[in-house]
Amino acid sequence: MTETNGIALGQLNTCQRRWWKEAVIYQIYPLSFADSNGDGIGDLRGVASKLDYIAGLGVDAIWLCPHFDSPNVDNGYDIRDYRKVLQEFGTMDDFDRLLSEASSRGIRLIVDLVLNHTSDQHEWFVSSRSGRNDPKRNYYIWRDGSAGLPNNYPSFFGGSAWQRDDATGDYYLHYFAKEQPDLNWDDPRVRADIYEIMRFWLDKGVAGFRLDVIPFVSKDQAFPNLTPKQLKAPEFTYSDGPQVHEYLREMKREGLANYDAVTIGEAYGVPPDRAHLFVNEDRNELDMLISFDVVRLDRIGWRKADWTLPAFKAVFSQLDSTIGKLGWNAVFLSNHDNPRAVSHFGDDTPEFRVMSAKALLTLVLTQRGTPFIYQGEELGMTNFPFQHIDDFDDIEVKGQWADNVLAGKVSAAEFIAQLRQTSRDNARTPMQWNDGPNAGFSTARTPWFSINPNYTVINAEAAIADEHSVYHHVRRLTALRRSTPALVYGDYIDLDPAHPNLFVYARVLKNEMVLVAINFDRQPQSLKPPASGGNPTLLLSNLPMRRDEFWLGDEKLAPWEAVILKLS
Ligand code: TEU
Ligand code: CA
Repeated sequence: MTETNGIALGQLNTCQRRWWKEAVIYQIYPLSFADSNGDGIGDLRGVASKLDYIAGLGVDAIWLCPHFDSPNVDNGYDIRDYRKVLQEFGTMDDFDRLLSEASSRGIRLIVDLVLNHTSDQHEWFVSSRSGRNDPKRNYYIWRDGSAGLPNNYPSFFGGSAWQRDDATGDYYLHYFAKEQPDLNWDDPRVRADIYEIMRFWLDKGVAGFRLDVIPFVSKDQAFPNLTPKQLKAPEFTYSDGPQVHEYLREMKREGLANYDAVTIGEAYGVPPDRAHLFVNEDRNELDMLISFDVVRLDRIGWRKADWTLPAFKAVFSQLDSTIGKLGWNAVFLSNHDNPRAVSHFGDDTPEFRVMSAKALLTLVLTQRGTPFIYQGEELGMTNFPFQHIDDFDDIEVKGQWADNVLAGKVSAAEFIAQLRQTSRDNARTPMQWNDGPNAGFSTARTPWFSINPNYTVINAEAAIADEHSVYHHVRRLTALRRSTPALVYGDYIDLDPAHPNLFVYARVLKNEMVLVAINFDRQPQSLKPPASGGNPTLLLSNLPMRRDEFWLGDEKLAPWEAVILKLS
């Protein structure tokens, strides 16, 4: 019998035990987390100063968004030097101290490697662009420019994915900003250099990597034009290139062997029916996948779209029956690339904000897969009331503005109304620590980004003081998950896929059965006893008061109520 993270379990027949399956991961966007030196920018000492707060949530690991040297065109997702800490975030000593202080609290540190592209200021690219015969020329993807654009690939951040470079007149490929040239993974020297970077951080003691847009690294270098249909969602063509699985197996062998490290691949663009190929435990590629199928359900590009609960549930079932059966899922509703969960899948009006934020986190912590909580989600932080294009920071918004508003396709008012709901910037406003100046994030006069005006009500200090807050619900959820093996390893069964307002499912491990029921509506809903029978015991509810007898009469869940029951 093995012991991991305090969970004691007997023999598991269906899947292997791993620390990262039993962990709850807290995602930090360091730019907006805590500013220790008053320059208006979050930093590593700021993160270190909040480790007790993070430990208090009962999480096991931190995923730190990129902390590497970068000109910050895409907030650190454009790395200039993989072995250096971003100056604004601090020094390598600060990083080492953060690592050891986290570790002394039993918290592992996972770092965010961006390996599909670098910054255009990375020394490899500076060298590569200098001339056709430069030894590093082939580190990036260059095509002759004499006949114009090599093909019709669009960049996610607006315009073409090809940029003509003056030094030679050739074009280089950039799926994201032109300052983020794509590496050429078909050159074995590039891959060898990458594996060395991985070992550098693993040798320091990091617990693993979140791997940015990893399915994009292999490309069909014939570069056929996209069809009009493919142009609507180019990520599905950019992902899953011909050698991607071969490269990931090589990465596992050369970069990760001998370390008990986790790899969390961001699976942007991987079609659901092929996602399992990346994480099937027999294939030795990645450990888990961050799939976008849930969080992009209510969006078409930058536009908000309607979603239904049955469609939402169907995505969870689909992920569980593919990735979940053969490998392992990452479960999340929020991150730095998406609006705030309570504002898009919950109800952020004052009446239902706390209940719905707790309900959504109940979902995240009880699905089969490793739960991810994004900074501020544990406070029920909401979207930001953007009014004007200048209120945004994100390079993606600026590119979409140019392609749509400046190009005369949509009005500024319509664009802002959509982006207020869909923009990544909603999740990037500073963490709300207290009701003091700048929400306690920074002592600077003007922090790098606006603070959500609701910080006087929504902040960590107030949440800690209120036992019915979202924060305390998260503490109860992490503790319950730790003491309930079925919530970690149990099979997942959706008990009522078609119900329009209730999400009801079971987690079953041998003879242990846990039932989760969540009301996604503003009206009370009847909850029927499960067909399997069994005596229910209430393990947790997000209602401040809830009697613990179930099904003595007609059972009703209150608006946005979420209950976890044990059936015996
Ligand atoms: O994001 C992957 C990605 O392509 C989308 O999530 C992105 O947010 C965009 O909305 C697509 O329209 C990763 C990082 O998480 C993101 O922050 C980076 O900007 C991006 O890669 C490039 O490195
Ligand atoms: Ca700072």
